[in-house]
Amino acid sequence: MVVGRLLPRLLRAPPSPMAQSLLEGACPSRGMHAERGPRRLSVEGNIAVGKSTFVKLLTKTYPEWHVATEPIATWQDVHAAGTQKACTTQSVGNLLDMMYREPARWSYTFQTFSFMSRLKVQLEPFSKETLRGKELVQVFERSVYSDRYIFAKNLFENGSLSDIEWRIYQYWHTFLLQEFASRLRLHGFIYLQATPQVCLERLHQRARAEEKGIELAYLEQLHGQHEAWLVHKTTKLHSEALLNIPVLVLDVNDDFSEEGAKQEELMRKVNTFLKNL
Ligand code: UDP
Ligand code: DCM
Ligand code: MG
Repeated sequence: MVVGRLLPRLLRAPPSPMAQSLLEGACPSRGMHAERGPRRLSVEGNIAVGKSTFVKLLTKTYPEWHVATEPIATWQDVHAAGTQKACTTQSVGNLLDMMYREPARWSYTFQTFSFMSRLKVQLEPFSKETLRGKELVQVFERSVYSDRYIFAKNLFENGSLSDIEWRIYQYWHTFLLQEFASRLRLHGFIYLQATPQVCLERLHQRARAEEKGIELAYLEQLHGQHEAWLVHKTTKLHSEALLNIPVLVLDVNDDFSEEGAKQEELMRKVNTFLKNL
């Protein structure tokens, strides 16, 4: 059965019996992983390549999947947590903005905070009810791995993280990943690939205020980090297991924000990828 031709029907809610049967058919088989449990995927890609747009499309196509978007609002509006008067927590600043304005001062702070907020999301347990359901798929917009092997690494290489900050970052990152290894495990990466020029156009179109100073050169650096990690596999990783996680590379240079053949092609590829996990 071809998902593509039936995609418009999949997008209706609640699903018709036919769409339901396709959804069941589209559930991932156990493939090489014989054990039960949720399949966990991370959607990776350059700034403004279209990750949020893509995870929205996944949610529409597979409403039963669990999708966790990037906690960017938390970074844009940091609150004084842990105070006794929880209801009156005060905003203490826009850390995303602070990092872009003064990278040498705020990059390390930003990277610790983005890691912690993502760790919290990735560690959230499923309810028993959810686990009792049929095959479960969980999708994250980026991961603790791209925090390190894309952003922190790049910030070190471009001089925004000092040698000591980068070493300390790697020290606690490796330690925490080892401590939480089983709970952080991912089964696949979906890498949305586009040229830095396309990303810059989309970044301008989205016009997030904090990012207005981002230049093509920065997107080119990040593009190089993605290619090295997920395509050429030349990035030095903290663990062998990470190297062996399957990667689906999706070319998203062509617009996929509207319903149509491109969306169908992408969903078909995701479906095939999952079947083989
Ligand atoms: N976008 C687009 N065409 C696409 C994908 C995305 O025009 O095929 C636009 C989208 O509407 C948004 C911008 O590009 O204005 C960035 O997309 P998104 O926020 O999804 O990117 P992310 O930063 O999450 O990767
Ligand atoms: N970001 C960062 N370091 C991280 C994760 C994200 O500097 N570890 C920044 C890049 C973007 C924004 O946060 O400016 C995330 O937006 P997007 O999802 O559009 O890539
Ligand atoms: Mg996004």
